[in-house]
Amino acid sequence: MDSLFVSPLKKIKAEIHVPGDKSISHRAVMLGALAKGETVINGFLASADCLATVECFRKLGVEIERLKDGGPLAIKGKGLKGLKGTKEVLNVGNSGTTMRLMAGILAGQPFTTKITGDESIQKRPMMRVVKPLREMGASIDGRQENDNIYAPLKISGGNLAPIEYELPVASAQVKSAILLAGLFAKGETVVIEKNQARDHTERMLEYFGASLKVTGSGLRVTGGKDFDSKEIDVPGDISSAAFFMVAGLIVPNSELTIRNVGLNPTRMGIIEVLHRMGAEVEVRDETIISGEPRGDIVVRSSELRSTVVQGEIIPKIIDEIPIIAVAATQAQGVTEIRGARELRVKESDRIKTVCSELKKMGAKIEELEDGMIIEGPTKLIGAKIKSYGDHRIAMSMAIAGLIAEGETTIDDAACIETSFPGFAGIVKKISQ
Ligand code: SPQ
Repeated sequence: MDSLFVSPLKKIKAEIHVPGDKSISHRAVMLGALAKGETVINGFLASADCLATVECFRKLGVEIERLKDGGPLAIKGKGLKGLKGTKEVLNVGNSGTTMRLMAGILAGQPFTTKITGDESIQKRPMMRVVKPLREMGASIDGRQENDNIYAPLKISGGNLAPIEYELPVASAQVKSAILLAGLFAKGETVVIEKNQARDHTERMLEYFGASLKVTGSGLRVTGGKDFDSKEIDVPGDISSAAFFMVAGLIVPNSELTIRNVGLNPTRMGIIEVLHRMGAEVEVRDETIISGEPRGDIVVRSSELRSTVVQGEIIPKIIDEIPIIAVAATQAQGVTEIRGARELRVKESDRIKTVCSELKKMGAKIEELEDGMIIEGPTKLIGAKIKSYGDHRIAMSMAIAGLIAEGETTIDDAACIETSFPGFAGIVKKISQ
């Protein structure tokens, strides 16, 4: 899929499922590979990013197979001491989660591994994980530039000492890298987070029965303790659902139900922000399976109003800010998003790319150093959009195209495969 063409819709009346949660799928593979025995993952997200994680573990000697086409994934876990060194370079493709979490696991191995990824990954800052992992005793080299370090990384691990580390940025990837390295350290590793980022690693460590303790803002993991395999059921990804939630709100005469979506409180910021904007978003039939809450989400076309988004909620909506910006173009008043500088170091500089592409469609949007200001409501017009190789930009602009006048073309839309295979199929389904 090179270009994606989107035309405006008059209404949406549909019920859909979105694919499995990306963050949970990565972690299920990682902990499944480190557990003892066979872990089966239902609802695994077979997107390019998560398949890159699978390939990394296969190269490290772990047997992983799809039980049937599109069915569960089975992992023959090797235990904490079972990974094998490889001369092959591990390739994470476009996946920052694979790169940073694998760095934590590789830091704990008594061998040297090289790990890299695509052009975008090679521009994303790695010092945030390299610094604590070096403090634990791993030796890590990479391309050094302006006080930061970039992939390819060469990681020589083993013999880790525990540390107590206060996170300088709210980042689930950094916290997870340290907790995973902590599984291999001699003693108790403590991570302190002031502003909570998504907690899937903590939940999954607990679910596997690994040694995690949570005390206030401190997360404690004791190294060297093996844990057993589990069966895991992955809910739909709320970050993927967010695109269709906004579609159902901004396309007139719509009612859209999204079934079995992950409702982890550290990912629910999108629902809070949409509620503040006056959106009709309803959550139904909540249950908890495999340690993660999930339920159905129903949205109806709504008159949106502006809001201010900043502070503690930012890590809980970090991947949804591009689609929140699209919703804000249809809201009455001036929406402000601040304190989101982290967006500049994602797959693209998402502050720049959201602003430039929404401007092409006629939005009144201004770039800030750490966010953006959007004045609404504005009539959007179809345009030729660049994705900058960033899945979330491609999908956000495709949803904007559903209310724009004329046709919208998203160039380089293949990147959508990194997190949401089947996105174009769902757009087609809701267009009928
Ligand atoms: O994996 P990657 O490329 O970093 O993916 C993104 C995304 O948009 O899908 C970010 F670009 O999500 C991150 C997210 O922003 C996934 C993630 C995780 O699974 O731990 C955590 C978030 O990043 P952070 O800044 O909290 O470490």
